Amino acid sequence: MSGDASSAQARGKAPVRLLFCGRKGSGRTSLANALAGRELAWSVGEGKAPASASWESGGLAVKALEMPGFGAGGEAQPRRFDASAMALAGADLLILAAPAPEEAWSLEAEWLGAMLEAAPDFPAIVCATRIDLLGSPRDWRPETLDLEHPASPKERAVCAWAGRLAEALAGAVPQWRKERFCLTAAGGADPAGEGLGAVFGIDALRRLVADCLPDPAQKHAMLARAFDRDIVRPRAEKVIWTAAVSAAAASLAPVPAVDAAMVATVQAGMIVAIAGLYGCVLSRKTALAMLAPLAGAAGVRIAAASALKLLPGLGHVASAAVGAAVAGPLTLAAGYAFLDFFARAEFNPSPEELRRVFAEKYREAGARKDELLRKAREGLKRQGQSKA
Ligand SMILES: Nc1nc2c(ncn2[C@@H]2O[C@H](COP(=O)(O)OP(=O)(O)OP(=O)(O)O)[C@@H](O)[C@H]2O)c(=O)[nH]1
Ligand SMILES: [Mg+2]
Repeated sequence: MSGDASSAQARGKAPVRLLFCGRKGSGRTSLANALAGRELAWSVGEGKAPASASWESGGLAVKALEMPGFGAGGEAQPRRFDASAMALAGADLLILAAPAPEEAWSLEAEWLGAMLEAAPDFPAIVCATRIDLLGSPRDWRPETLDLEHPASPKERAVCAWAGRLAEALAGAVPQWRKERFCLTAAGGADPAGEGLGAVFGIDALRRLVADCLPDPAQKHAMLARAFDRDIVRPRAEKVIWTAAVSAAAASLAPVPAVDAAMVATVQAGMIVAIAGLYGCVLSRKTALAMLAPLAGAAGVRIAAASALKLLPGLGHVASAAVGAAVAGPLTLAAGYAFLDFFARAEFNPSPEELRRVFAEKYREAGARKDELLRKAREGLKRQGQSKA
């Protein structure tokens, strides 16, 4: 009964999102599985999206996100960093896995440095993984391992290696707080030959995660500082303008009724894209439903303009101008209204709030009407020329 209650509670809350990063094979999947206490069912990430898996722990919903591993190949590292930095917007905490017995940490340092340069206050834990491999791998008795008072050769090997790792990263990445460091083993083969080897450090990692999690307001302020102005907002504005110009262009098309549907499609795509920039995956169907509260005022005017196109002769000319003049600013206003909410990590605004902000934005967007029409006409002309 209490299990059901805690599950219900967990389902009702947004999950805590842990972003696991590290070089390929660094032990990220094993670490998340160990935190969950079982083999998780992972969904594959599409494109730049991370793979993910969810579980519940004591009534808390947790979601692990695993970024593609960096490492050998040297392929487009800066773009990878960029994609990872964007992924921070969809995460609450970053866990960088640094695997033993590696001794060269320039990749980890470069990567952690790039992330914390983008978001200096973002909580980042460095988790040294696979420590069972240090010293003699066969000599692995995690239950008696005492890293506070290293005495055995194994304990001394682990502490010496971990000390070098922490020094190297702290030296290279001043934004990283050195106490956010832990030592784990999570996926070694069982010396007895079956299943997973005995884990180490997972409870300590859990405590560290709990200590480092920022409260939502703090996280939001931090991300807003880190990303909104510099990275995400300009991209979102570009998405909005592209959509607004396409919507205006669709309304200039001579086919009645088709344009209103196209405008809705363009707007739904725009909302999906803006939400994605802020780390929220929305389906087009959800986006269309989110647009519904805005359909009243301005949408009616589009439909009326569409109907005018049925009139022969002058009808089309008049309605095209009206339709495009409305569709462009309408889309611009919808985009900026959703941007306001999404930038505050509010992905489910109430219809009343949405209408209020939208009305404000629509007044502002009216001033950009001519600019939108000009861009739409230029775009159509370019299309015509390239087809010709
Ligand atoms: N000995 C030992 N092996 C480990 C440990 N953690 C992971 N491994 C092994 O290291 C390999 C990679 O582990 P994963 O957890 O898949 O690492 P990953 O970073 O998710 O790897 P990719 O997603 O494939 O890049 C696997 O063979 C694991 O069994 C550990 O703590 N000790
Ligand atoms: Mg993996």
